[in-house]
Amino acid sequence: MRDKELYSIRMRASEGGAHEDGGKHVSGGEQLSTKNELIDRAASLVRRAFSHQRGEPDFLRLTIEKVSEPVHGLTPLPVSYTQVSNASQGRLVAEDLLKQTGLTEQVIVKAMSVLETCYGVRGAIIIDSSTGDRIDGRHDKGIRVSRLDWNEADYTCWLEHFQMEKNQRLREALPLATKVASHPDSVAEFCFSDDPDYITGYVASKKVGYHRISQMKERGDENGGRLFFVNPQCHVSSYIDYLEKEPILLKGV
Ligand code: WAQ
Ligand code: MG
Repeated sequence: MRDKELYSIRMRASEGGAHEDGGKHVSGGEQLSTKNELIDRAASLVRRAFSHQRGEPDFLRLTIEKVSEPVHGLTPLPVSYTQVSNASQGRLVAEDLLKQTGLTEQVIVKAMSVLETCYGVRGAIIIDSSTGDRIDGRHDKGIRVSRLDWNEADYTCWLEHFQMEKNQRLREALPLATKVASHPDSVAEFCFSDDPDYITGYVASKKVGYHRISQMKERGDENGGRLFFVNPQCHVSSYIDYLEKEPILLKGV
């Protein structure tokens, strides 16, 4: 069926030159689209980049590839939410959730200090869950989880079922967190946006689900990032291959 053919769309935009030439990461996006929606969705990613608060891009790369591999359906992680009154409370809630996934305080502290030195990396950072060390070797690139999205009709049903408001951030972060959590080597994920006006973050894992935390930083702060904690036995290059290449769609509740 031609309309079931999917295309991977990837966008990354930077200011002050291309990322590889030291430009500042402004915006990125990864989606799976039908051919019908391809042009509109690509245009909306370009629009996103050129109306972004992190800066005015002078470099944008748009990559469109037809997906020939089989697409796996995944059930979205359950979503929960903690309202906090400030960023330091948010950090404590995140730390507590990370401990529930089995990480020690020492590892969490180490990983958070790694993250602080990696603000500005355009992808995620892989952390050994037994040491807190960064193990991906991808420098400023990190790992961009790609080829992921919702089945459109299932997204609408999911919103209705849980009486959720539409939220583009959550729409994109939930497939990402679900894809990451469904790999057997993943232990936990921690994320908050690098966009200055988006302060909600989350911790995710098979065990704790997708747990949103209302405030992870001060409004106006351009720092943010993503950590993937993995088993020490993880074969990192196959793990990265899975995150970048395997097509997944979230399916209904
Ligand atoms: N793969 C891996 N890492 C990524 C990706 C990706 N596809 N997209 C973004 N990142 C990393 C990158 O280092 C960014 O600096 C960081 O994550 C934050 O990205 O429930 O908007 O797109 O309300 O700014 C989470 C809460 C919002 C959503 C996250 O992240 C909710 C967000 P942003
Ligand atoms: Mg961002």
